Amino acid sequence: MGETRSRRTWVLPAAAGAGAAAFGAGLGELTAAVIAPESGPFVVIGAALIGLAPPWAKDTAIALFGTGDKPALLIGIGVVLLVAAGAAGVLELRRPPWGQVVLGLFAVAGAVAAATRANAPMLAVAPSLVAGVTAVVALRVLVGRLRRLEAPVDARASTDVEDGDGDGDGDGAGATVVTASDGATRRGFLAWAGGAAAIGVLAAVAGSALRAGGRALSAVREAIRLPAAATTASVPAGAELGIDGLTPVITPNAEFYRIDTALAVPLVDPSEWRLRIHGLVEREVELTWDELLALPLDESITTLACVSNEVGGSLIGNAVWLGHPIRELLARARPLAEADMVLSRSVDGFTASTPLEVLQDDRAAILAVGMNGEPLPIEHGFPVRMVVPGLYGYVSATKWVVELEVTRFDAVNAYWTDRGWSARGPIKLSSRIDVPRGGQPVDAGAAVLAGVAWHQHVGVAAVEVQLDGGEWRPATLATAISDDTWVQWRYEWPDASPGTHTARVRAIGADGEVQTADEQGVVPDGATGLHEVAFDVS
Ligand SMILES: Nc1nc2c(c(=O)[nH]1)N[C@H]1C(S)=C(S)[C@@H](COP(=O)(O)O)O[C@H]1N2
Ligand SMILES: [Mo]
Repeated sequence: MGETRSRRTWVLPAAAGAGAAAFGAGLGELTAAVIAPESGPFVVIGAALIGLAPPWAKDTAIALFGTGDKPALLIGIGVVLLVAAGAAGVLELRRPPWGQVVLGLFAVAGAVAAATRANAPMLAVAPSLVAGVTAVVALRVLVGRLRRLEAPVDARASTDVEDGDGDGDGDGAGATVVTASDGATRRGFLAWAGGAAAIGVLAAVAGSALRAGGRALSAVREAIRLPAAATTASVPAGAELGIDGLTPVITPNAEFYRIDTALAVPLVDPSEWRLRIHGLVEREVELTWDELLALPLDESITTLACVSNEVGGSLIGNAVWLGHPIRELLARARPLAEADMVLSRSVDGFTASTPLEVLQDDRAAILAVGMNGEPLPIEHGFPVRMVVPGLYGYVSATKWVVELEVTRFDAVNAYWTDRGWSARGPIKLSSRIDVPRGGQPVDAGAAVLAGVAWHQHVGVAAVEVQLDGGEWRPATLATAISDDTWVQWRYEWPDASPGTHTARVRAIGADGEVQTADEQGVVPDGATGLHEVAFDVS
């Protein structure tokens, strides 16, 4: 019986620790696959270890495992984690909360490794944090169960002191009371720990399936050669002022803001993509990817903005889009006279309500397939999205679009309309100071202020700058690409004097509208107010 008793003292808590760690690690890997593919806890810790390892260790690993050195490293990390987690389980039972601390430290190591990688996205720490929190919770639950299970044994252990063998560890007479029902509870507990581990493994498997799907679609996307544009668009000379720190007039895809409700980026294979135009139409229209690519595709440059962009915020970007006019497709479907809205629907259920007339006038409202010379990036709506000049994204820029329902504003609400936002969302006249950034030190003497201004589909006539609450003075506008894009501006301040200063900017629309100083929040239809920065001149 002695052997049984001592096995029992570490096997169950070790199983609790290992089960909890597998549970957390699996959920962490799944989280990574969904929201931060480069930041899986195992991979980031492995990468950090590779970075930290001395050259001889790397050489030894390569000599031992060859090209299998990386899988070997990941397996090694897994083994170390399991052993440490087993120890953490024992520790948690005897010296709480030290077991939780051990598991927590692994998660912190993962988070630090993820966050300190080059170009780490903001969400990089999330997978490790999810892993840590869920592992700790699982450990507490499992060890809690174990404690209730062990309670009678502890009671016996106290009688063990008088059991005559003198070692007081309960392996004497008292422990011989291991009954069938103890065996059953023991098996029951192991089922709990095993169940936690199994959930972890399933989550990791699901995560890797998701990643494989993403990789396969990336390969499909990279193999696509988009047809040449029937009409091209170009950036006129003089649109780019080339000032250090000023947002470039075309936003590179990798820096384009991303906003959507998709937890996992929808993966839509172009060969399976269909667009259905239906509702209040004389004739339903269906379109495949090949049919869309066979239509004339036009380039257009349009500045997309999010209604959630605060004054001075960065949820705005400008790109060269390639696509086919929605107007043409609607003409085929022939909307009925009573229709006044198109509800576009994404494959993931997101919907946007766009006024029908906006999709029928002469603006470049398109079904876009290209962005800055590439197929749409997957997170920006691959294979097909809408782009509509003049309207905030939430009422126009449906990504992964698969359906256009011609309908009425009084018949149906779009996704955000049901959540307190306005059914219609024209982009508001606004402007931003990029140079200097708030708090950025500025040299005394001749200084340059610069930024961007926009009033999509109306145009910007002028930009004015106000220093320290003084007169509004005209800035110089760069050449605008078109009324549908933002325009850069610059303001020269010949004699910036030492001290703290503030600058404000306002734009004046081509329609005479002056950007208001009245502050309004982003809900329900976009923020208003003036962007102001404070900076020190020395
Ligand atoms: N399918 C889908 N499309 C969507 C959204 C969404 O949540 N789901 N968000 C919209 C919003 S609010 C904005 S601002 C733009 C952002 O487009 P981007 O991520 O390419 O910058 O996409 C729009 N299209
Ligand atoms: Mo948005």
